[in-house]
Amino acid sequence: MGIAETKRSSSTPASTSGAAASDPQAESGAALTDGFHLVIDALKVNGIDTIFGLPGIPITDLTRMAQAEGIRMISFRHEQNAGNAAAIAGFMTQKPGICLTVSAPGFLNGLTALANATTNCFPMILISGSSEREIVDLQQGDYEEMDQLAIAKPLCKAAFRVLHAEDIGVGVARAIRAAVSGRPGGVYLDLPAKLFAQSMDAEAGKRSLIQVVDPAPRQIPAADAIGRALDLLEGAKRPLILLGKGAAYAQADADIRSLVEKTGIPYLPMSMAKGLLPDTHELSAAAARSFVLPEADVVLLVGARLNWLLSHGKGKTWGGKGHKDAGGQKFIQIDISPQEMDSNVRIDAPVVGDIGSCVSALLAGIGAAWPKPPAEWLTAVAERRDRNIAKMAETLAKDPVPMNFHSALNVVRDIVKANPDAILVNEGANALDFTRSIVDMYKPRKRLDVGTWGVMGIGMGFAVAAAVVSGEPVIAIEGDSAFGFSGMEVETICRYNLPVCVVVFNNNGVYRGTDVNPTGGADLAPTVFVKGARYDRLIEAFGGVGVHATTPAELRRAMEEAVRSRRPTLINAVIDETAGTESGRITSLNPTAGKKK
Ligand SMILES: Cc1ncc(C[n+]2csc(CCOP(=O)(O)OP(=O)(O)O)c2C)c(N)n1
Ligand SMILES: [Mg+2]
Repeated sequence: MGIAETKRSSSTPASTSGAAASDPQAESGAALTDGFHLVIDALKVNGIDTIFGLPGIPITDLTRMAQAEGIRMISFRHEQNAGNAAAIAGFMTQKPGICLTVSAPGFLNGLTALANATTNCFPMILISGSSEREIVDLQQGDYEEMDQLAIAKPLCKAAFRVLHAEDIGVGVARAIRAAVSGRPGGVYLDLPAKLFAQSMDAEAGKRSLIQVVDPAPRQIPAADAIGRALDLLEGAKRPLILLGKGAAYAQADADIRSLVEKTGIPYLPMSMAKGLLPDTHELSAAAARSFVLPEADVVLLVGARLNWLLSHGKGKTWGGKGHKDAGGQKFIQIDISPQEMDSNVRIDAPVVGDIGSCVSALLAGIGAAWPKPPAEWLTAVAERRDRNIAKMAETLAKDPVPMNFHSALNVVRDIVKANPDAILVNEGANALDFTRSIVDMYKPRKRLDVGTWGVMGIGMGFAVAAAVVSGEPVIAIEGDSAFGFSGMEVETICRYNLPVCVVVFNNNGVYRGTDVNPTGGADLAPTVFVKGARYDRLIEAFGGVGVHATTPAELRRAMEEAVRSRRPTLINAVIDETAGTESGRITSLNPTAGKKK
């Protein structure tokens, strides 16, 4: 519905409370619009069709009116989950995901997700209502008083406030551009309560809206940068391609696959780049990671940053002598941000541009005569990989009692293989690390997880958004601790009847369930939860399907049924409480006490 028609929508029952109750046209006699409708129309004109949020003062009517105007309004139980949903919707679609919250506490609840989105380069816009500017600025104690703009600023890519209805179009346009252009990230848009009730001439309002043209312009890499990269790559004896989630975000799937296949270079996918090429691809070196990183002589990074997840490109992981020593590799890095280069080690061939343009420019320089890497290298990688895969197959074939991470994930692996379009959401420590290494992905952007921060709490927000955005079944593999951060959203999953199958890997706690309180006191150890908890009963409270699974066979049956029926399902998968390790795969990051216990 356009601006000209807003007078009709402002008289619908959905918009008859609070500030929106007055009919602007009745008051002035001219066709008017107001802040509420301008926000909605500014989003709609830019193709925003979904809002993830939580109602309350001053945005309750905005949620109602958005729904009335055809935007899908997905209401959550906590803003952090709505924020995570918006962020991952942005990752999946390249359109900014919108999270809508109330002022101060609601805003703060959404802020963690906004910061996480920025860290992960997911485009999202947190729109929060805010209190009376005049009172906030004089700190006179308004309802939910807080200088939200100032607080948001250091945690996101850009932050804007709109004070006048005629500026809503510009505000929304700026937020969209900031979120998706260049390196994507989180944007905060502050909308004070007074703005929503402001009215203005409907025609002028319509003219004030901006349909953003080319919101994420291509950034073409320079020819000399491409030449430098190709020279390095061609001369490599032991080349390696590293695919990051930036590569997955770029939606340049066919070209990225061609790059790997035409050069014949082994590749390693970062967690959320799994499936960009099927994990079963003959050039995948995923199962030989600890061999290829120190051995490679030239590494091409595609949308992957040399942060902690890649040991900062140096140290023992890369064949360096000490933890600060470089391994001697030469790096080619494709990234949209020039500032990413040399952030940890020297980048010998920076290629700055959008990933699609960079990869296609590289491909243009890779002809039929391109030399494949030396057979010696390819054989060494393949041997190492096949040996590790065979070792893993032995472990997966075991059927221990109680069920452990491996025997449970052997089931998940089969279910994902049989349903390659399903989206896998994953968080936890052991529940995360084992899933990442055991469950193969077959298609791009099907694995959504804790990302750069290793943050707990993304689970149900990601699951809701994945189902809403894609319409595909979602499988969420959750540590029991991880699940607790967003578990109440099982109500949301049931309310919208989403095809989400949550599997809680219940090992009675954080990492494992075996710690004891050294004092002998009644309190459990800090990492331990109620033993034998029945998470499956949570979803039953809202009409979903709960299953208690203690064997791989029970888990398989329940997951197959969940995917087939598309009914909201929560499976409490009982995992050996002794099976996990502290912090999963990142034990080494725990500080060691100087004073021994
Ligand atoms: C927001 C946040 N709080 C705390 C942590 C620390 N942390 C890392 S993993 C984890 C939970 C691990 O337990 P669980 O999810 O049950 O996985 P398990 O290893 O038991 O399979 C926690 C609390 C975090 N990463 N993020
Ligand atoms: Mg656990």
